[in-house]
Amino acid sequence: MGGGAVTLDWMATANRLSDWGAAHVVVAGLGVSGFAAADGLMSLGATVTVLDESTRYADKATLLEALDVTVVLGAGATATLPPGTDLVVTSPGWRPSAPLLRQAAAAGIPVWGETELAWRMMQPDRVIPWLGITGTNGKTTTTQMVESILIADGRKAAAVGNIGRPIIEAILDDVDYDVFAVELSSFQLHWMNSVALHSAAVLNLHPDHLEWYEVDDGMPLYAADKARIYERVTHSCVYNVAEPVTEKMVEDADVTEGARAIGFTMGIPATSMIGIVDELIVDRAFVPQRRDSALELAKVADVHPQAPHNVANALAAAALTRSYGVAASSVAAGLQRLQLGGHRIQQIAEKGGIRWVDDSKATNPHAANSAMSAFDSFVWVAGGQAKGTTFDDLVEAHRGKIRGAVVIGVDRQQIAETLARHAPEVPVRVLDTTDTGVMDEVVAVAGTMARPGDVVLLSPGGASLDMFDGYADRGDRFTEAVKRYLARA
Ligand code: UMA
Repeated sequence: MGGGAVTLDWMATANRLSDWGAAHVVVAGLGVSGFAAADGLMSLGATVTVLDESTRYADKATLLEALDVTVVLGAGATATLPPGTDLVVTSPGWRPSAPLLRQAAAAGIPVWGETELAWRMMQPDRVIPWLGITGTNGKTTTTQMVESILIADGRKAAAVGNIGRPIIEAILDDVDYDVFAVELSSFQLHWMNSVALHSAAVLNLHPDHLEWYEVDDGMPLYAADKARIYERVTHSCVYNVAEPVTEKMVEDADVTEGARAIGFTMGIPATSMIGIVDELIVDRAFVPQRRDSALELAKVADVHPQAPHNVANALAAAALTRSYGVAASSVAAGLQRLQLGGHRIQQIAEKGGIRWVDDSKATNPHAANSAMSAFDSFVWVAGGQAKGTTFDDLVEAHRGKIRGAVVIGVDRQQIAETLARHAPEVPVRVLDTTDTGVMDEVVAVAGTMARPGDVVLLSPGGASLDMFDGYADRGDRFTEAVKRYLARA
């Protein structure tokens, strides 16, 4: 069964060289990925319809309409799959239960993500290898490390995917890339079915995005989507020795023959691992004499910022890039040069012995745990969208260090109740303001709670889209409010 003019067999193997002229493709969503997907499909010669429930991207719609794309925006636009649809390319934020995707599934019409389409658009005559990174936390940083090491090695490389730049956009630009560092979210992995990465890493696995699956316990489904990154890998499946669940994913994966399992460890590496000896990052995986020797790649001190979870990210980045064939010295050079984006345990001000830290990038409890582990006493600014996760372990682990808590956002009551349950001695202020101006209130309340020696830590543990334009916007507004507050104080 299929929807329109082309057969399912045709679609199963369709690529850049196929004749897309007869195919009618519906793109679900006109955000960052949807726009890139529509652009890519037009370059292939397909007939394209883009549907989005919101009208906020009317400008992008105008651009696409000039290319002969049909765009339907607004309430009800995504209720019904247009007749004659051969393929749906969905945006990652769409849940599988969305009516459009359910209708496609019921009619046997294939659904791909933008990442799957990007992969097909490279086959078979312009294959740029992908070094892929997933995991609950550290993906973006590790992707940036991989890109930096590749560039230090003289490769034309780009960081793409969930990091913010769709892969298709990079494929369509004029640069003739050698290799991509690809950040992949569970949402993107869910809709991939033929992608064969050169090498892939699952950094860690903790609860996040569980609401996407709309079942009582979304964790097994989330883990299964993460594990998809290893399917068909051609060279190295990189796993975290400290998290056996990632090694199990490699064991269970259907990889291309000859692909290897490579571990990364904060300890001394066994054969086929990257690890640490005497404050040095060393390679016992990609050296011919790995049974009895190891090669120095970098100093642990080359990793910035110097937090344990970040050293683990660097080990994974080293494994992926060494698998691709970079010189040992490029690992150190790439790690030294890397300038990370903000909002990750970033000190933004210090006054009167109180430090103010923006860790807005912590959009789940596991990420907030990394920041909290770095400080002895802090006022916690928490909140946002919990996405089906819980805060019990986090509060339990740090209760002795929390001076007070200021809680905002849609899931504020859940966090406040967790604090009341596990740390009843901690003063908590729940702010019901839901517009972006709330940060001035947050900062004023946190300022009265903090004592000299404390950190005021924005490490929300929840996503930002309930109130802000993203974690960067949330961090920027916090920073601006801190500056206003300290100027007055
Ligand atoms: N929409 C509908 N109906 C729905 C759902 C959404 O019409 O049922 C529309 C929305 O109105 C909107 C569009 O679909 O216009 C949004 O699509 P999207 O949410 O998938 O977002 P994009 O703009 O395409 O951005 C996506 C990623 N977003 C998500 O996964 C939620 C971006 O990751 C990514 O950078 C980008 O593609 C490029 O690959 C963001 C993210 O938050 C940063 N990722 C999560 C994370 O890192 O934790 C996974």
